[in-house]
Amino acid sequence: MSHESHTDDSERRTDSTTTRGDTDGAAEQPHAMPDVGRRAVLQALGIGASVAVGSGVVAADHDDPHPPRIDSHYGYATPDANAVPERLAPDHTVELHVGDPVPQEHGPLFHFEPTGLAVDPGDIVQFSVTTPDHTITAYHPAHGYQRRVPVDVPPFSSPVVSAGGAWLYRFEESGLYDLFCAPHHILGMAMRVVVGDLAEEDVPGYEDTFEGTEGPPPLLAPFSKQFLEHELERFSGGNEDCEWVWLTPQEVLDTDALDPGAIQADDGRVSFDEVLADIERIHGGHSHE
Ligand SMILES: [Cu+2]
Repeated sequence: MSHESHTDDSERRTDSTTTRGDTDGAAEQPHAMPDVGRRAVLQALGIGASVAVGSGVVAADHDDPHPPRIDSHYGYATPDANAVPERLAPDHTVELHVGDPVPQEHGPLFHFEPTGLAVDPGDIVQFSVTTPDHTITAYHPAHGYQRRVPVDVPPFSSPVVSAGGAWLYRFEESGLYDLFCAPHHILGMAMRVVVGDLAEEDVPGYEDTFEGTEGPPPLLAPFSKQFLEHELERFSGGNEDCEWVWLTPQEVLDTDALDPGAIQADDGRVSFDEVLADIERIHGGHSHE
C-alpha cells in the first residue's frame, strides 16, 4: 500500500538476486566479483533493480523481458496505486468513490470522478479505487449487457480492485465507451469515456433497452421485486412510497452532462456533481413520490 513498502520489496529482491550472482561467481572468486560483473549477471538473469521514484510511478528496467503491459481484455491491475510502472504512466486519472447517504433522501451514491472523460486514441487512463471493491467494466454482450463500446473493442474489464489499488486501460479505438462497476451497477455506478474527436453525426445510437428482456440485452439486468424491496428496507423502513433511493445507470448515462459533445467541451472532464445536477429526482430531494 505504501510507497515505502514497495521500496523495501525492491531492495529485498535486489539483495536476494545479488546473493545469487555472488554464488554463481563463488566457484573461483568467492568475494571478488566486481560490481560491473554483478550487474552483467543481473542483466543476464533478466532481473533488474526497480527503483521507486517520485509521483507514484516506478522506474522500470529496460532489459526486463516481461515488461508490464496493458492487456486489451484485462488491462493492468495493481493493489498499490502508488506503484504504477513508469512505462504505464497514465495520461488521465479517474477515481472510484462513494458519497455519504442522506437519510430519507438518497442512499450512498457510488460514482466515478470524473463521470465523463474525453481522451485521445492510445491514451492510458488510471482508475484509482478509494473505497472498497469496485470494477471497471465495459458494457458488452459478453458481460450480459448491450454493447456500448466501439464494435472492435473486446469485452474488457478490471478484476475486483480493493481500496488503495488501481487499474489501467489504454483506449485504442475512437468512439463512445460506457463503463460500469459490477458490484455497484444496480446503484447507478456508471461513466462515459469519449475517445478521439467524435462528431455529432458519429455518435452511436445506443439503445435504451434498460428494462426489456426481449431483443438486445438490457442496460440494467432485471432484478426481482423481492430483491429491490429488500434493498429499500435495508436503507430505511420509511421508504414505502419511494421507488428507488439510489441512482440508476440509465439516469446517469442519459444526463445532458454526459452528452458526448458536452464531455468533449472545455477540459474534457465532467464531474459527478454536474451529472447529479441533471437528476432532479435525487438532487432535488424528490425521492418520495
Ligand atoms: Cu463500485
